[in-house]
Amino acid sequence: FYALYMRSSLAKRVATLHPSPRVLDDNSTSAAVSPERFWGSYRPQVYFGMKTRSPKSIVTGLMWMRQFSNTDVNLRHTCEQGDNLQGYGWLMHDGLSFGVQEVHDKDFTLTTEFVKRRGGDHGGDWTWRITAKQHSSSRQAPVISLMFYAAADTQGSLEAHVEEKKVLGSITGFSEELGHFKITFRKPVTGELSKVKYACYNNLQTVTPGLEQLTDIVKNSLSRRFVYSPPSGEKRHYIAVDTHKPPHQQHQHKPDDPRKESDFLVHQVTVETPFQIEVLFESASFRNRPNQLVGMTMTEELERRKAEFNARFERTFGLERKGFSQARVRFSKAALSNMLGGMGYFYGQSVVQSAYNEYPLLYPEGALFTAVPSRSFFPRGFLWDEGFHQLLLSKWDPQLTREATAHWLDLINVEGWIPREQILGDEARSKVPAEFVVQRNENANPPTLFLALQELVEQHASNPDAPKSQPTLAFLRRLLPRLKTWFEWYNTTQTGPLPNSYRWRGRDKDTNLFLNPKTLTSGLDDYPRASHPSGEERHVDLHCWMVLASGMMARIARLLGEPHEEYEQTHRVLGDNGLLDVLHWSEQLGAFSDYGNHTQAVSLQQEKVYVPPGKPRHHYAAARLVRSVRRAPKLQHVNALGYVSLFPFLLRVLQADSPRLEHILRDMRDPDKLWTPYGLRSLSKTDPMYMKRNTEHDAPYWRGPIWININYLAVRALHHYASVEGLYREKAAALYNELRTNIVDNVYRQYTETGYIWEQYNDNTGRGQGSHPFTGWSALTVLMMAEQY
Ligand code: 6A9
Repeated sequence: FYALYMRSSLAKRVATLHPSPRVLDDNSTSAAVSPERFWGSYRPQVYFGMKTRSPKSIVTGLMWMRQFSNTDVNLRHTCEQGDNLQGYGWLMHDGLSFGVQEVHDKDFTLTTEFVKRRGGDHGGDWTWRITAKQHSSSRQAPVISLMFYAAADTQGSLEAHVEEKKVLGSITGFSEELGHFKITFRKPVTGELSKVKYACYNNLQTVTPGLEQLTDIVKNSLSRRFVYSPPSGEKRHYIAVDTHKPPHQQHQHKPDDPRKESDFLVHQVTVETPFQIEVLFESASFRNRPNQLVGMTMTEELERRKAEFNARFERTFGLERKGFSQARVRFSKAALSNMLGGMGYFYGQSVVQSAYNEYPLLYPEGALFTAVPSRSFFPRGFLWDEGFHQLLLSKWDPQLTREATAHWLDLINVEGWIPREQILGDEARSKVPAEFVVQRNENANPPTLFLALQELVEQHASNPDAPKSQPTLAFLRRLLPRLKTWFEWYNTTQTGPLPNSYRWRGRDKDTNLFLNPKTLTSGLDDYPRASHPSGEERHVDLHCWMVLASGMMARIARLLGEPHEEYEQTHRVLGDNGLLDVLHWSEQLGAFSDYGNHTQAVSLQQEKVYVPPGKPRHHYAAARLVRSVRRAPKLQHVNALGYVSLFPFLLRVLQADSPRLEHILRDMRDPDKLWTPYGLRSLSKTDPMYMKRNTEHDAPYWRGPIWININYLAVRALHHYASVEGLYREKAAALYNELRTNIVDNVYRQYTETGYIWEQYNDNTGRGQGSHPFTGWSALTVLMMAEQY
């Protein structure tokens, strides 16, 4: 009995939250406490939409489609690479009160703008303005349907107000956090002072069992029975929302499904380009509003905020002062704006598992305010991505960094673990294949939030008496108990076989299938590690992350007047360059390296399939690729040259007079190894794993391509070694200039050529590849341009 009891209480630990007081008060994101940040574009997974920072927010959004096109229904809603848009994203966004986005569809461009206005007790008002223009290349003016919608998420109600025949003129509604409100759909015009344009109107009034169903509901309701007949033209059938019967009682609604159906209303306007439409949200508690935020007033507000944004951008990053062209400044504004506009507010439960659970458990419900790496492909929170995001965002608005970091640390469990990938809520869940959903509590991810904290602490140190610095101290004070547990978690669960060494847990176990079993937890996925995962391994990148983490723990504790000696001691020990040599310097490679049970003599081969004599071969399963090991592994250095071997340099663990620096700088600058005209490649060209697939279906990812987060760290480290006394100062300075220029030029060039910032860049051609838009850490290009590290 005791054993069973122990097991079940251990099993619950993985889903038990840390007991210390939360960093964020329960109501910290409410309209009462934080009215100016209540509404926002916190749904980065849709092309355009807004919600509030509350668990079951009413959501608003836009879908659209082109009418009379040859291709079939081309409904746009959630950001999808398959839509093949020529580019989309925020050109300006202050993360607070307004944003300007352009979406380039096949033959027209939509500009989607919003402005918020404070007033009342529920987060105020906002207005959207959608402007559609055809591309100069398209012969006919396209006819477009915009579908504006509002949907409730298990709480709150919406009521449609249909004017004339089918025109949904407005929606009124009520929810707990919004009180009473009204959404008004204005008629399309060609410009501020012009007359209303010919348009067709349709609407859909239905319910949804969940927000992840909105696209399907609209799709299933579409009908061609409507006729578009402009005063001057031929009559044609067009596609519009019609009726949708929710499949009640049927399979959808299992008796134990706690979800209830929520209101979902759609207003469709079908009109020829060019046109402009405004939608306004008004909070009933906002009395004595001076005027409506529409037309000329909206234009003036927009102009004022654009001017403020431009001035603040220049004040913050100084790119014009540095002589960057207008085009490059516009690019940087877009990069920053996309990270700001890519901030989401997610709410829900992770699915987690420990060694003590036979089946995965649901984590407690929680909120996450975070930037996302990619609005299309992974619109959700990733732990180590966020540390990089906050390096940029903290320069723009340190309050965002405090709030995002606080949200992440409030998700920590009693063990000190934070799930690496946050898939919260049905909408997020619907985007992830089942096998990737479960998060395991053995698994880490680099503690990059310490990079963000470093920046906050440095901002504080540079001006400790400024009023701006006070919130950081209060924040750190509340953060510290959780930070301690977080640090301890790494320092106990991720230790290596030798004292003061570290090892990533959670490597792929199957050594038969993969050329090299992956280490997703390190963030560097398929970067080559020891060929045969074992407890004997030690990882140099994790060692360096721990140097950073212990150093920051010491610094924060000292700043707060808390005991810090132990952290300092840990930091001294781990950062000792002699220890690093003993654990990780490989004489053979002439570089830092992982250590483990390893052989280089591995390759993928066709599996031998036994075909009995006389039987036709095609009756047997096709041969798979499997790994063949030609020489037995033994304990040794892994000797892969690439990002991992650079870590003592990247995180500035190496002393400026370390002779190891010379090797590192030389390898970095060697075009046969890491150097390319577009940035540093992730793995040396000379490495046997360079650009090798891991399985038949798994293309190389961190085995050659150029990644901007690591390149940012490299540029930042070069800047450091170029500015302190040391043996390689001049070399570092020269490399700094070259590397910075190469990266910035290429990311910019790719943006102008493709319309996107990318997940990674090809080391042969510089071409952007992987998911796009990727305005997570690739947006760090802005800091490289600004030379802010
Ligand atoms: C798989 C596909 C619709 C991989 O940027 C996020 C992470 C990084 O943290 C990590 O370092 N990316 C990098 O190696 C993307 C991870 C995406 C996993 C999602 C499911 C969903 O398909």
